[in-house]
Amino acid sequence: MPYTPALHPISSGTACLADHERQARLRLDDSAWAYFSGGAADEITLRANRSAWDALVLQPRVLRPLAGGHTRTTLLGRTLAHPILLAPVAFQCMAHPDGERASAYAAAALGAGLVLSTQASTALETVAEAFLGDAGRGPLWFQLYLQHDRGFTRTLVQRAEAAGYEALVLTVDAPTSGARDRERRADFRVPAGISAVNLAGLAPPPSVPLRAGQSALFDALLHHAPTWEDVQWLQSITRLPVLLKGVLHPDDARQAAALGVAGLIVSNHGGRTLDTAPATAHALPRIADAVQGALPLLVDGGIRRGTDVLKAVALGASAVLIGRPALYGLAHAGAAGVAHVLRLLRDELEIAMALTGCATLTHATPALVLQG
Ligand code: FNR
Ligand code: LAC
Repeated sequence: MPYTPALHPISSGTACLADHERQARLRLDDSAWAYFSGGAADEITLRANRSAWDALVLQPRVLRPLAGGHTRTTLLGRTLAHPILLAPVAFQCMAHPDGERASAYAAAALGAGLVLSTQASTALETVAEAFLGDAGRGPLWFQLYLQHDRGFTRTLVQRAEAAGYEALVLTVDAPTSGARDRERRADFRVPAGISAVNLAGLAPPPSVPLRAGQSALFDALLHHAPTWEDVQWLQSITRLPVLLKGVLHPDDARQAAALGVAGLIVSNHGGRTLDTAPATAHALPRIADAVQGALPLLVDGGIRRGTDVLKAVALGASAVLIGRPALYGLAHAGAAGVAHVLRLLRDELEIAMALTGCATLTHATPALVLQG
């Protein structure tokens, strides 16, 4: 059945993404809030993601021709209306009953790309259906967590291909979760009725009896953690382009490029995995320098303003992803909230371009950004 989103009003006075965050806080319980908004350990990377974008100074140019300017960009052979995608975020039905379907509907309507999480709480086929019908839509990608059962993983990839997903995003920065203190303090559990439905039927990993002195992490869980060989395996079983998400080191970026990876998402998982990992605004220019345009770069983490998007493009990103802001829009007002978040960010990007003298994103080069 075609999806028609319930219409929820956006609270008056909502002018920017931070306003959506405040509205979301009023609607989410403490446990969901800890999961969605929290980061790992002392949340140093979570805060650094924001402060690093803030610390970059835009150096405007004046009196440049701006008529006919636009936010269009190209990515993996496609023209996008603007360079903003929704990042993969798990369990969106916890934020709003319409969950991932509402995000997909809003993203498609606003010309944004969508990356669906392996741990989505909605069937990947249902999300594709809500997204693919819109002619103005952006790209539809599937984020993959490699499962311990490689046969199950292969079937999941085949389902994504059959449903119309156009690329796979292999997340490589989370062989295990970070130390999620905030979640533990709030005793966070995924509520009954919400689950990673696309993983239904996956048998639990075979239990490895641990001997005295062995580690539950290194001697059990991490036996299934992906390696560079698995990247090649994934490339060999799919016709879709494979991107890696969670790369922060220039040498890893070079290695990925050498393997023919289709693109990289410079990310620290929104500060949720390794605390004290570099802010993405700092990692991005180093990676851009290392790969020299050999493959497209995307970036996420702390993007909250159109000026952040422009800075990311200036430092070498073809596009950006937003995680929590879309989730907050969803919690605030369902599909209308996500659409509003995307609209605000795109409008702010246009304003930032106009005020820096960039008629198009090709004018956004490293010279636009000063280290503050
Ligand atoms: C995530 N992220 C994530 N990444 C991924 O590859 N697979 C996933 O299932 C999830 N799930 C997830 C849940 C929640 C609640 C959050 C906040 C994040 C990370 C996400 O894709 C992205 O990298 C960050 O959210 C970007 O940072 P901002 O925009 O939230 O600051
Ligand atoms: C998270 C996992 C699902 O960040 O990636 O919560």
